[in-house]
Amino acid sequence: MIEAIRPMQRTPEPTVDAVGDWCGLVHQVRRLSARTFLKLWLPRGLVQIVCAEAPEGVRAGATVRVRGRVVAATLRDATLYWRSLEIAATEVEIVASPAPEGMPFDLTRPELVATPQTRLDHRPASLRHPRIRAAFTIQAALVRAFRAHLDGLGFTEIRSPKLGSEGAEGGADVFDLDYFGRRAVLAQSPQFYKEMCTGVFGRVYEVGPVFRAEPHATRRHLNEYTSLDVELGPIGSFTEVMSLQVGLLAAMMQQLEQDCSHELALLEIELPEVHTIPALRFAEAKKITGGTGHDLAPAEEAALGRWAQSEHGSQWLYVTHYPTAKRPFYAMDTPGEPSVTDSFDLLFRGTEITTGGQRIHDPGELEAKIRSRGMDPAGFAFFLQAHRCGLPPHGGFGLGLERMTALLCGIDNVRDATLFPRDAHRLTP
Ligand code: AMO
Repeated sequence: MIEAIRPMQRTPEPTVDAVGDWCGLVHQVRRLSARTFLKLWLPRGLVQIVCAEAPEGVRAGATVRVRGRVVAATLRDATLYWRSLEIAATEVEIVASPAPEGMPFDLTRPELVATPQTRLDHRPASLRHPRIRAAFTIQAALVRAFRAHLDGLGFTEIRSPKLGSEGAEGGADVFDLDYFGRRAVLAQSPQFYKEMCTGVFGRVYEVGPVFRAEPHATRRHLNEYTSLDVELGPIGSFTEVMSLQVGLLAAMMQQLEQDCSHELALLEIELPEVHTIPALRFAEAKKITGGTGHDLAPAEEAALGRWAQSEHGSQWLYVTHYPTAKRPFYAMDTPGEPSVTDSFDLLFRGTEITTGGQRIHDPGELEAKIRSRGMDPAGFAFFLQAHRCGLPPHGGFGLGLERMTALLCGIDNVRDATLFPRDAHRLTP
């Protein structure tokens, strides 16, 4: 017989005056003459353990079981700990010990001192640095909020295939692979599938991996990232999609405030306000940056970020009506202005984190657009078929989770906001 045991019964959340057993991984051991202090990882963060005698051989990486009483405490390095608590232990027992070669670097310094390469080569260890771990607790809360907010609005979570026959976003950054003797690709985005599902559920979202064969090593590009995708219909205008996103971002910030006060304090993060977000047409944005071309270069995005801050006091900025030439074939042209699209990018702190817009829902129009791009409609037969069966006027967006995490947490390189990043040089760990 297997009975249901909540993990909390094994390792309860410590509260003042509670007496019991706690089991976790040792982060640091400090032996003083009369007492030993352990920093112990419990599910929500580090807790300080103080005991008169710790067993021989207790070291970082060991799993121990401690028995004792929880007391309120004033802690050195208070922000490191999940709460201002201490467990006064009467007993400490080693449950498991790590291999003697131990840690590749010192996790007890306030900042991890290691080259980016070493940090990523030894990811299971570096993730255990409190500041690095905190970014991923925040990332998890962002996803939780994304789901909860959209669930509350009647969205259905979908799961689209990552293997397919044609890239959704166009361009060259598609990973090809051999699929039983024929060509297949890894999904660049769930674009086709989320659009088709608006004809089934109306409102859908997906949290999933997407793959980009982007050869350039930049601070903002990964070859595999997590896309938070939203699609909904019927809509009257693409501005409804932006409005939905403003509410979603506000809910995500609220969730962080509620669930992650410890991590926010540790990383000294001030959450950005989200009430209303200023919007600017692409052509106007170009006047501000003084740049040319059909896209915004990273330096132009940064300039627009500064502009939004100084003109509107906003860390967010929508840029709308991107040139048709730069948007994928599924983007809808602005009525009466075929050179631009009913689409948008969202900049956060001067970097793009979202692309979205309204899509073509008319099958004839979509087929003509595919042909006008010199592509063969046969390659998109299933997508066109969905349109012929009837799709509501729809739109949506994709938000890069790692980019958003990096920008929120003040992390310079998106790889460091990825648990196990994939770039042109890295397939392990
Ligand atoms: P797009 O290709 O602009 O749009 O991607 C949307 C968002 O995903 C993130 N992103 C990346 N993050 C890390 N590494 C990369 N290589 C990378 N590429 C993109 C960014 C970007 O803003 N289907 C459309 C979305 C839509 O219209 O619904 C799409 O994928 O944060």
